[in-house]
Amino acid sequence: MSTLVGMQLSGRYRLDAQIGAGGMSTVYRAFDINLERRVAIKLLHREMASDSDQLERFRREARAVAQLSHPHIVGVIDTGEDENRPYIVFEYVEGETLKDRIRRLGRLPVDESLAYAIEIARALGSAHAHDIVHRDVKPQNVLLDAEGSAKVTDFGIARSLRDDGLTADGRVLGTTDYVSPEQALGHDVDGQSDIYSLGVVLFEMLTGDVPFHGENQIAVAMKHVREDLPDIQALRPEVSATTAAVLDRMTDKDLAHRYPDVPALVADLEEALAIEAARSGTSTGEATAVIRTLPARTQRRLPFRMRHSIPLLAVIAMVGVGVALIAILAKEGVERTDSGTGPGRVSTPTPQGERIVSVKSGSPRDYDPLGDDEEHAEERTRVVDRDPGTAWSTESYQAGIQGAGKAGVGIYIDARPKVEAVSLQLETPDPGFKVTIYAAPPGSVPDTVPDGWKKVGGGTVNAKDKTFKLDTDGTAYRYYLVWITELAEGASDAQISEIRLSQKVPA
Ligand code: 3AM
Repeated sequence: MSTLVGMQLSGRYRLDAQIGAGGMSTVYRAFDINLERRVAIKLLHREMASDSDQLERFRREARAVAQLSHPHIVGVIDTGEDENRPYIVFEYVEGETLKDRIRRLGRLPVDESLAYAIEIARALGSAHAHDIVHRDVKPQNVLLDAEGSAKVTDFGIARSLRDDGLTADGRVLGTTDYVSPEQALGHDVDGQSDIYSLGVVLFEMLTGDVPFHGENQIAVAMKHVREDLPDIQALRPEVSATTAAVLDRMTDKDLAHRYPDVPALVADLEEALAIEAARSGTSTGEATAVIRTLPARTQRRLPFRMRHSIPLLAVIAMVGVGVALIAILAKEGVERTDSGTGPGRVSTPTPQGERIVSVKSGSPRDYDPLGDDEEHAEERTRVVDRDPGTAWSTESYQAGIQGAGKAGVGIYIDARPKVEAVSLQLETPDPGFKVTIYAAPPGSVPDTVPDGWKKVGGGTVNAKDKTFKLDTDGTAYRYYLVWITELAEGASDAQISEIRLSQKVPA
């Protein structure tokens, strides 16, 4: 491809450097000789130019974006063909992508994260108003210009809602890190799917990492279908409850609970930004610019000093394009969890109609009320790290737990605020021990067993992955305790590598 550098397209655009390459096209920094300015050119690969589907997709991108004129969308300037190879000329954005920025900084300030989310949402709102769904919203597709303002690009698989003739072909077109559950399942998607993906982008800005990891893209997509995002406040404690609630609503798997459209989302993001800025008393980076664009009603939340001393700008944009994962998931993947297929891994299928309760990574607590109060506290988070290769273990009891004069020892999970769990899945490398499962309501953790606890299940852990049905009698509890009453024969401790609670999927 680099051999094309120095070439002139249609006698007008000189290709100066290759700046990106994808499966179907290459992006060049180029110079428009007529207007004497820098542009970005996306040139379709020669092989693709003879493939009518790819050609149509490429032209569709140009047509879609050409309809949009928005400060936070990378604009199309021109299109053309040179020796049968079509190209699109875009405005040149000098700067880095949002993905690069997250990688560079680890995670972004909370107010700046919200500011970018607002800018991107405004761009998506403009696209949706033209019946264009981006379908691949991800930080790689958000360019940050010299002022720090976000611009959404790559409407490559964007589809007009009216474009019924063109359906996704089931190929995985890109990463599934940001895919909405309905898109992963191959359902028709609308603007709400972009809202979900933007929620994942916001999560990544706030935490520095995407919410789900898996062995491959399908495993990650399945998690988007089946698992709640990790608790944002556990990962980034300074995030306000308002921001956490907005993020929850952006990423709700249930379309009836997710934001119905971008204007509703933008209003809440703006409110959240004002609250975060008022809490910290300052604003950073792009947040300073976006705060100036907030409606007067929202600005009133800010301290006087912040309302009146800030330069103006705005931001946003981004859009992505989707993935069509489709049937693979629908067929077999959906009812399985991130079934570790690697060596030594065990996996517990989540019972049908249930989904895993997301708990904070710091929520497990070892529990030894009848002893020294400690049972390998340093290992306790391992039971929720989704890695069956790491385990928490009890202390060593050569003569068994009862032999140490105790009725039991255990570990409990804090499912804050509360949940009506229907099953508890336990994974262990060494089965054979006996457990009783207790639950307790919100409030302080009972300081002994069984007082204050309600027995909801239990039995012998007779397999490396064991699911216990729970009987909570319709009550939502906050704490779920795995109380180990008897070690396996010949064992001096008990090990638990994973504990997962499941709740019913709402009908
Ligand atoms: O691969 P990196 O992150 O260095 O920034 C975009 C990305 O760079 C750049 O091309 C790469 C693949 O998308 N890019 C895309 N559109 C651009 C534009 N309009 C652009 N750079 C400047 N202006």
